[in-house]
Amino acid sequence: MKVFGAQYGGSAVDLKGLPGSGLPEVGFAGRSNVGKSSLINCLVGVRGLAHTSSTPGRTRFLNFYLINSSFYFVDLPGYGYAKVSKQMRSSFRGMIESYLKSRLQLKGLILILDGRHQAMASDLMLRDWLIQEGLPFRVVLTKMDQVPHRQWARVQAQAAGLLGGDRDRILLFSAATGEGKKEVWRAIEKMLGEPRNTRRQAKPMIPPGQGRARKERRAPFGPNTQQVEDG
Ligand SMILES: Nc1nc2c(ncn2[C@@H]2O[C@H](COP(=O)(O)OP(=O)(O)OP(=O)(O)O)[C@@H](O)[C@H]2O)c(=O)[nH]1
Ligand SMILES: [Mg+2]
Repeated sequence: MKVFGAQYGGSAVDLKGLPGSGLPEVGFAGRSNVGKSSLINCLVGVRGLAHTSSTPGRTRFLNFYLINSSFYFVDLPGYGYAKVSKQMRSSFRGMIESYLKSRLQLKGLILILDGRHQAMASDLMLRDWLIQEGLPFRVVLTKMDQVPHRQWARVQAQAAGLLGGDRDRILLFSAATGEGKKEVWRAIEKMLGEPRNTRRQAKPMIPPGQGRARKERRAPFGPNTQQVEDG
């Protein structure tokens, strides 16, 4: 996609603060510090549009970026970060859950994982929940510049094995080199092109319950997801 305009479109701490324009949205979710904001900046080609930081937990609100005056990218707070207070973690969770559940113009989600590490319980839980809700999503493994090229196929296959589904549907990306950018855009364009009312009936990319995550989940982040994964 040719990006001719990208601008900050506001932040929301709860559902009341969401933009009221009705334009389609694509969400970016993943554990803290995986590179969600960097992915957004690289896709739109604007350095510093979404705030990035080597300190995990940088993105604390739902941040909206208006692209080409026609749709929003939504940078979601990272999950699985142990060093913020329990209260703050649960408020992040509540905010993400209610947004994902209720936002009709949300066309789909880019689920981002650090390509150097395996998917964790929180990632698998979110994936299970997305399948259950019928919300389209694609998996992007980022920071792939840190993984030697000869290992890419293995990393991709491993992620597909853990997350379930076809290996070709796991996209490999690096914000540092821009590799994989075209493929991620293609996936986003497809999401944006899908008719809005088919979302809840959408065919899941992966049958529910594959991989290691538990099956019956009503929310992406259950009580057990007060992560100790980070520290
Ligand atoms: N080498 C490399 N570093 C990256 C890449 N993407 C992000 N980073 C670095 O990883 C750190 C976190 O990046 P962010 O984009 O802020 O991550 P985030 O997921 O938005 O983080 P939170 O908002 O805190 O959840 C920063 O130091 C980035 O420079 C990448 O593709 N390659
Ligand atoms: Mg961020």
